[in-house]
Amino acid sequence: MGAYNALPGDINQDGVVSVLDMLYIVWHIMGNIELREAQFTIADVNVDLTVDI
Ligand SMILES: [Ca+2]
Repeated sequence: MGAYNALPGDINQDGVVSVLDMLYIVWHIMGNIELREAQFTIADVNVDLTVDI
């Protein structure tokens, strides 16, 4: 497998940053889902080690 060049914010890694990716962040904050480490890294767009909007 080649390395996936993740788009910042493209949490579900479908190649586009959309409202769906934002929903993943909201769900994460609400505790509905647990982001995997890779997803967390992508979601942490401003690299402050927290995932927020
Ligand atoms: Ca996406």
